[in-house]
Amino acid sequence: MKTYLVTGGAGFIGSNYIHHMFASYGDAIRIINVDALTYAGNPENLTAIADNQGYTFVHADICDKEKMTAIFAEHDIDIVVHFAAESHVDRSIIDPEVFVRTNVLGTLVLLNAARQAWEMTDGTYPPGKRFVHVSTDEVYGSLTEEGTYFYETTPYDPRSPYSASKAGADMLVRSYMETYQFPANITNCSNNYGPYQFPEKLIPLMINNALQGKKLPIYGDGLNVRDWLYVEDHVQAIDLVCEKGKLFETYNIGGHNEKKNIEIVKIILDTLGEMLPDDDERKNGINESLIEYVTDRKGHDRRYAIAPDKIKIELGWEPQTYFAEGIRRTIAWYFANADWMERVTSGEYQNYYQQVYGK
Ligand code: NAD
Ligand code: TDX
Repeated sequence: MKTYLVTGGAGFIGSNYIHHMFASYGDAIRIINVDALTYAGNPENLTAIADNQGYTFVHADICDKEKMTAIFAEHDIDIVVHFAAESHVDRSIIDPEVFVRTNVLGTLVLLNAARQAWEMTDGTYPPGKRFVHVSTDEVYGSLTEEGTYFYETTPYDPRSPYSASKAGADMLVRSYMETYQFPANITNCSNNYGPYQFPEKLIPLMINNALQGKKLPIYGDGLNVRDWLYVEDHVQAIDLVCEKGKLFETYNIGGHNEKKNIEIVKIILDTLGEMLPDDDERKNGINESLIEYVTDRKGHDRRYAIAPDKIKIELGWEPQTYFAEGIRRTIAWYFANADWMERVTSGEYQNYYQQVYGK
């Protein structure tokens, strides 16, 4: 039976990954989820699987060396899937320090704990051991020319405190692969969207604001481009890398779905209009008059676009979900989970919103 250590499993992508894994493998796997439950971590995301026989939750900080070492001593971990991170660019602009702590130091602590547990006296590792480090396309910088893409070989050029901290973590993983032949992969993924995403990110923030009749704050001219990937497609790709990825390789994961931010917001407005029943009193207020152009994000990267050719050629992965379908599923999830949204937007979220948007 394979045992997975998932870090950050109570967050957006991590919780989707855990749901996907139990749905795919049932009782044939064990998952230990270590999460510090920061503002972004929500045990409620995992209620449906919390009683599964193979599931264990450990409330801990990945920077805590003793606790990370103890987890590897207690469980015979085969695969680490490392999601835990501070993940929001705007927060990294306000307070970079926690990004370096969690993303760089936390990754180093995990690498050391895994290496200590796995490395044999001759410097090799038992077959089946693998550390999958989940990273971002933002480490490659900002594209300006249309028709250019990020490849696995694109030089790193991080431009925000968030992406600099992720780049630092990636470099540590690379250095462990080179120096200790540490069995790892790095995945660099584009913007995810889907169920359980915290409403500080563009798509859930716009859905939530529109449903409340609040303004939709678009940074700058709204022409920045992101490559959107449905989260279920992403977690399938990660599962495939764990199963079949060639050790020591990096895989770019993208959606073939570049869109300008203003296009995304207009699609959300149109889709909400289509999906809300006619007698819903919010329906009339949901239109483009809610759009408000606001001061641009500092250092706002213009365009990200992943070339996921390598993962397609080597592992046969391609995104399956068209944006029109993925956004409908996402909105349907937020409709069905209005109480989830209400709980996560009370408390600290209000202070954060005031700080970034000034209202
Ligand atoms: P998220 O912010 O929703 O979740 C992060 C999780 O990590 C939370 O559960 C949080 O409690 C936990 N965490 C934070 N600090 C911790 C610490 N010190 N110790 C233990 N747990 C801690 O993030 P997400 O959007 O799910 O992203 C997951 C990973 O994927 C991140 O590494 C991120 O950089 C990467 N990524 C995200 C996207 C995206 O679009 N969301 C795209 C590419 C890559
Ligand atoms: O209110 C907003 N208005 C706005 O115009 C917000 C929150 C965002 N934006 C813009 C900024 C970006 O151009 O929308 C775009 C997407 O913004 P985010 O959702 O904050 O994502 P981004 O900054 O692109 O980073 C995301 O993708 C890569 C994730 O947050 C990262 O964790 C991931 O690594």
